[in-house]
Amino acid sequence: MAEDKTKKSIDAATLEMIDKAGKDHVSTVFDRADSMKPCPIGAEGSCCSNCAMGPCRVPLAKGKTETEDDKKKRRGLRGATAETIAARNFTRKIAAGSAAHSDHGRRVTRHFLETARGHHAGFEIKDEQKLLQLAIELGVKIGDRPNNEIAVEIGEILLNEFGKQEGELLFLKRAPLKRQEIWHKLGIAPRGVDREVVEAMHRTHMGVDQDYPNLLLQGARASLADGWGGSMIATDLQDIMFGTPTPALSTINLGVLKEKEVNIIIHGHEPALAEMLAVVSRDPELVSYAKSKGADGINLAGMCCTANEIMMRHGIPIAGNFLQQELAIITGAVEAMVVDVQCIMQGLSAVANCYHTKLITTDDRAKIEGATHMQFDEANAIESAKAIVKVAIDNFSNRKPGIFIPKHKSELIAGFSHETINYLLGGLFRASYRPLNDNIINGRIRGVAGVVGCNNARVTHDDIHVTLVKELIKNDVLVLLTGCAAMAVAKTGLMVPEGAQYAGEGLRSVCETVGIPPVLHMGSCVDNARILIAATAMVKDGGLGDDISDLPACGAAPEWMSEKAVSIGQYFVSSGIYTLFGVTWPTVGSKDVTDFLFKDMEKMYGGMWDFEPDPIKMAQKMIAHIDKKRKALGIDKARERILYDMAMRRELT
Ligand code: MSK
Repeated sequence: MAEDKTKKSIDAATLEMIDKAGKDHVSTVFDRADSMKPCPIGAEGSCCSNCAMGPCRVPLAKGKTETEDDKKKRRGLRGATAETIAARNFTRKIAAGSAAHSDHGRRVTRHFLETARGHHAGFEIKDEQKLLQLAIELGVKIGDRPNNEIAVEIGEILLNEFGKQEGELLFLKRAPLKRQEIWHKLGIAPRGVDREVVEAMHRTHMGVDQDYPNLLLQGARASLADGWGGSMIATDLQDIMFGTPTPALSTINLGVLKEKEVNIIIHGHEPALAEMLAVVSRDPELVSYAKSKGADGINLAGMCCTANEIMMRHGIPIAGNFLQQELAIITGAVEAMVVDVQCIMQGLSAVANCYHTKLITTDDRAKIEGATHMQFDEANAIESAKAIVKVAIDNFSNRKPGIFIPKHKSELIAGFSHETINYLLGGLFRASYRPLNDNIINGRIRGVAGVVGCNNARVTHDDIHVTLVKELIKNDVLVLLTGCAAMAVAKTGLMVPEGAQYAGEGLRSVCETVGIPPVLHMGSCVDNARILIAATAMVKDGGLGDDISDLPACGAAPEWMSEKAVSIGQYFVSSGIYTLFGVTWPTVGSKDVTDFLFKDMEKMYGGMWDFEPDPIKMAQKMIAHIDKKRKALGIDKARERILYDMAMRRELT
């Protein structure tokens, strides 16, 4: 039977490149997803490999309801129950995700500090206003001190947040007071970022914490250290150094590659190198060097979250999201794929070997066999970036026949930082979320959803994101997007003001008045901290309760795959947000643990987890939650009124 290609992706460019990969006999993640099925025991969280007496497998018996007796029998060699094993695995995922975001945050903070000290030439403080606001928040004296001096003090304070042993993270104070009280009552206000990650790893070690609710509390602590710590610090300092994003027009999808230019793709998560590549790729000397090699110019494009960072700040086009990384090389037109950390598939090396593409690693924390390593030196950033671009230019003449670049690309407007939303809604002198709150209260906007996270080759690429988001905006839910989810939606052309035509009447009217798309791109995966700040701003502007959990709001990662997504999901939940995952649920092996995450957490945090692989049903669950919150706030009647058109009113009377 002929293979149904459309099951692999809804994106035409992706499908064309999967075809080309087949013709070129190159294996991609899409092929490997067909040939290798996921381990069912690991997928349900019932495999423990934390000591050398295992791995112990304690799978849930399929097709029958588990009795208490059955449950007692499901134990590893050490006697660990299925509950302990599932909770340990879940907590370790959070710890790994929190560590990834926070180690990124630490690198950004060190770079910020060295820039302020004048040791990282080529970088500077771009957003003075945000710097001074942060100084006031952290109690750093401003007076007539130069910006760099203020920045040094800020950098030292924030670098200390990672290794802090006592007290609690400073940015927790940004949350609504009621939220802070909940964290204190439960004892989960994180201390230092590293301390919580280390403690999560310790507690999940063989023979330590064996009480699943207690393990999951540490998971919550480690996740909050990410959302309100490492990630939030990274976002703030990146904004100060590279500029707070404002709406930028750009293009997205593999069609942004150019046949006659030297194509360089920057892929990963660290923005410092990407920022410098954005500068040097326009350097007249390098452009004329590229011309001397027969190219028309240099074309820099992004992949994954680095793409989000440089697109928002420089309008640099995006070549694609997570599942498109191998496909970009398969065009045969990429001279260099430059990678740093996170979400870089090892398969890139084998794919690059089939073409002329140079795979260049740039971060000593992430090397790949078969790649060329060119360490990015922030102290010599311009030279480092120029050397990389030169390698790419020199590789142009090595192109092989059979280049094919799909034509598909879409326009998008991104750069909706918290500050930009504030300004767009309220204007320069009255910048606030008041108009958003008012439109939620009067029912034009039903609620707000944060849709975030990855692609996952176990489901149709981009499909779940796009179907979910279309259903949400059709029902007047304003959608905030980050990461690969944002790119999936942008490729469908929804991320321009004209996208409002797909929104419900209420949301459309607001988008048309303000001139914004119905789906707002807020940045990369570390920028999910912006969603926490936006939610807090909505609470503080009044009329929608006194905590994040009161808001008619929810979150989803419909195509998640990375441990970072689990950390993000947990910090959303621990911040009071109902959060759904698609694809697969990692604790299915323990009903007690799953019930704790899906039900008990609501009583503790006001937010809880849920799982729904079907995007329409996921949207319905999210809308039902939003309506539940509207009712609790007493604004459900306003919502009903707005839905009644004249014909319906006449009918009523
Ligand atoms: S890149 S973590 S696949 S969003 Fe941030 Fe995309 Fe998920 Fe990586």
